[in-house]
Amino acid sequence: MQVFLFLSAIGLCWAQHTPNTQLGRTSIVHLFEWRWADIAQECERYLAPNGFGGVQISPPNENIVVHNPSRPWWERYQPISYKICTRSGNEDEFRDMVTRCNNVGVRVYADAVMNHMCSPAAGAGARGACGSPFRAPARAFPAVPYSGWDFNDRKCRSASGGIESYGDAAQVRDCRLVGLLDLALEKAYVRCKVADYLNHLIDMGVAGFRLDAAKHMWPGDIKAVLEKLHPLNSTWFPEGSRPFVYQEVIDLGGEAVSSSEYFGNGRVTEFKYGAKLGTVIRKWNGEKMTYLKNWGEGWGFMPSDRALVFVDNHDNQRGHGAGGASILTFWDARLYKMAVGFMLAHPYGFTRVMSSYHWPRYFENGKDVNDWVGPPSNNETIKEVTINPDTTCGNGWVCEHRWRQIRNMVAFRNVVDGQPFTNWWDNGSNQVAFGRGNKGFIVFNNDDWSLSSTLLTGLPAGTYCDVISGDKVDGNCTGITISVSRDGRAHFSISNSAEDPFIAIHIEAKL
Ligand code: AAO
Repeated sequence: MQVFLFLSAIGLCWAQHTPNTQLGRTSIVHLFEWRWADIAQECERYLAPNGFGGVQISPPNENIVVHNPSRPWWERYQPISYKICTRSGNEDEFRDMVTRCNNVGVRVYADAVMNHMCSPAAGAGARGACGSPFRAPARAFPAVPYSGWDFNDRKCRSASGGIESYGDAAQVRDCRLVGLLDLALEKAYVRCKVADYLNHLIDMGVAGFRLDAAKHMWPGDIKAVLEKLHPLNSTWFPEGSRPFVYQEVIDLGGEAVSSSEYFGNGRVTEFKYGAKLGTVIRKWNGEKMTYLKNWGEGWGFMPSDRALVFVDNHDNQRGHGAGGASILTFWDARLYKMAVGFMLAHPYGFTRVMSSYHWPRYFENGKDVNDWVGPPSNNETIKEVTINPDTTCGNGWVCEHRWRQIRNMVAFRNVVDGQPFTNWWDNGSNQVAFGRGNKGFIVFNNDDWSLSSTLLTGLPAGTYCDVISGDKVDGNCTGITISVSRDGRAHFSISNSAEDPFIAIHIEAKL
């Protein structure tokens, strides 16, 4: 027994599946390419009051500067050093953001790029976002410092030195991902440098990490780094708290590396989720919402308590990464809101909402030729996120997390937290409904005809405000109201031409 307790204590030391959000806050939002100064304000003015649990931020460490001709978003995924110094802000601004977000109970999760540094193709004129010198062809990154010994050039066994086959696990881990210099994470020295960087962030108050390109690192190497991490800053977290870890592993099946290899380290991104949900909501391949009855593990997804889920991410909203054409994004707003609504209502996984910027999307031969375009900027400075009188964002920022339907479903998820999946109903086609215990109920009409049905909601009798079409303000509803009778039933009608063909009610939106 004692041995078992001891072993499980060691196990808990590195595996961290719980997100460290404040009690009752159940989702995070990716504020892709935002400046730290804007995130600090957003935590205070919007995320905390609306019940968001945390923010995933873009990589905070110094990256290479690329002119393509203007600066692509993806330069942030090519590290030059571990100085906290990017277009999002410097270390003072970073510290201020983490402090202010934590002070209002909103957690910060850093995107940690530890698989690689920049591309060796970076020429003599290349510079780092913070001016650190480096010579990529010589593998010299003196600001860390790393040198030739710290990379996997000798370990990789592909002819080109790059990943040539995703069917070969060793290549996926030891060779260069899209040409990026692959760090030798088996080396104690490299592990220490990476752990020092992550500990620096933890000490400032970060609550966890997205591990970029985790699929391209051996699970044991990741574990060795995680074992070196400090407990979270006790100013905001209980003594001895461990950082939340979610690993970016793209596993749609049919490759040598699988998600389950990483469960021991923390959660894993479930890429099947957005790919499948997009297919269903678009009604492609004969899919119907009716089939969502056993959504989750029933669809071959990983266990719910290991999954980090999302409808789209910064890669697959522009054709990078994986998922393909079925992925729904803000470009398909009507279907997108339904998909995000479904995700936030459904109990499966830990949910992440995407928050994007506009770019001049332009397809040539099925590929978006502007998939590289970086965030709104003046010259090279990222533009401030301005807020319009109607609470949406300006300056080219999309701010999906501020769309009423999405913001209110984040609150819905908090209200129904811990409640079972109940009262499923479907019409055999694309009209479905389900509840979460006796706290919330949602109805979708994705058919080409109207929905008009009396359904068992499981909610206490009363009049409820539909949080999709409106808000409960001062005890009144600005949208549709729904009356639940004493037997828990209510009548719903949803036109198939409604801008938002779904209705959601919960006990905190009772009038
Ligand atoms: C840039 C340039 C490159 C240049 C490079 C170096 O675009 O042309 O060679 O610089 O100079 C981001 C951008 C990259 C960018 C990079 C560095 O997306 O374009 O390269 O920054 O600046 C794989 C990885 C996954 C990765 C994803 C993009 O497994 O980890 O590619 N995502 C993360 C980040 C991402 C970032 C990096 C990693 C690098 O989120 O933003 O890159 O730090 C298969 C595999 C996947 C693989 C995809 C794409 O997917 O399974 O593992 O993702 O291919 O290569 C079906 C299959 C599905 C398959 C898919 C696509 O759907 O079922 O499994 O087809 O083939």
